[in-house]
Amino acid sequence: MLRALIWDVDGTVAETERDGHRIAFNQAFEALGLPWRWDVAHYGDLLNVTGGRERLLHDMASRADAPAGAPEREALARELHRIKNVAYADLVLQGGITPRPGVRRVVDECRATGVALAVATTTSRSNVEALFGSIWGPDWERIFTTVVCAEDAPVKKPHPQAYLLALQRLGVAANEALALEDSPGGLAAARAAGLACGVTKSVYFTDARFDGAAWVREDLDAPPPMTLARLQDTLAGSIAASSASSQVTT
Ligand code: XBP
Ligand code: MG
Repeated sequence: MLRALIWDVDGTVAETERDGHRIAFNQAFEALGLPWRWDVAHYGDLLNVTGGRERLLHDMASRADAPAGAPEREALARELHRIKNVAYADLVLQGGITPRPGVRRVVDECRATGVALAVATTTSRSNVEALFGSIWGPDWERIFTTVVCAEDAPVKKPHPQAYLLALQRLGVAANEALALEDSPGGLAAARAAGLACGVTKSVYFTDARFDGAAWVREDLDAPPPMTLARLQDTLAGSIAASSASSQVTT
């Protein structure tokens, strides 16, 4: 039985990367007088690195005008990341980001039927607070039983730490929950935690491979809409498939 639905945030709940974080990173570069700008394509490459601070450090490694020493780079990355998260929250507050199709509906269906809602994200807590506050209002924390962010699970996806912690806090087993993701790294994290995972591909991952996903679709409203009954079927199907494969291998 499906007891919990665990959501990734960036790219899954909303298209936050291209239209949110990327723009906010560029505003942070500008605020500190740096000539660096991340265009849509370059940011797509950088998404292979999870975590905004880690992404900045990775990019600096190939920039001749970045500080030479590791401590200076670390300090600059921290300051840029801080400014970026403030800019991101402003952008979200201005109404610049809306939920992806079907997100509100599936959350409402879970609430109506007592399926717990949780978050497992590598993004900072302030970003979740800004985004979820704008989508579900100031009481959004009553809707989500647990919210695991970068501060709680510092080892970033594709490591399963965020999902394992979400399961532990929920008090449910991996075969009683489903994950929703948009990226290959997020899918890998969910699978490594033992979870079945459905994928709604975000703009940056339209051509990516999602081996091991329970299903892959454009969004939750794409026909046929991903209803709670279909999510229950997804879980039942994945449990049946894994017990069949364990019978074959044992
Ligand atoms: C996506 C990420 C994050 C965001 C930026 O996380 O990798 O780093 O791009 O957020 P997820 P921060 O899809 O797991 O939500 O700058 O706070 O890292
Ligand atoms: Mg994501």
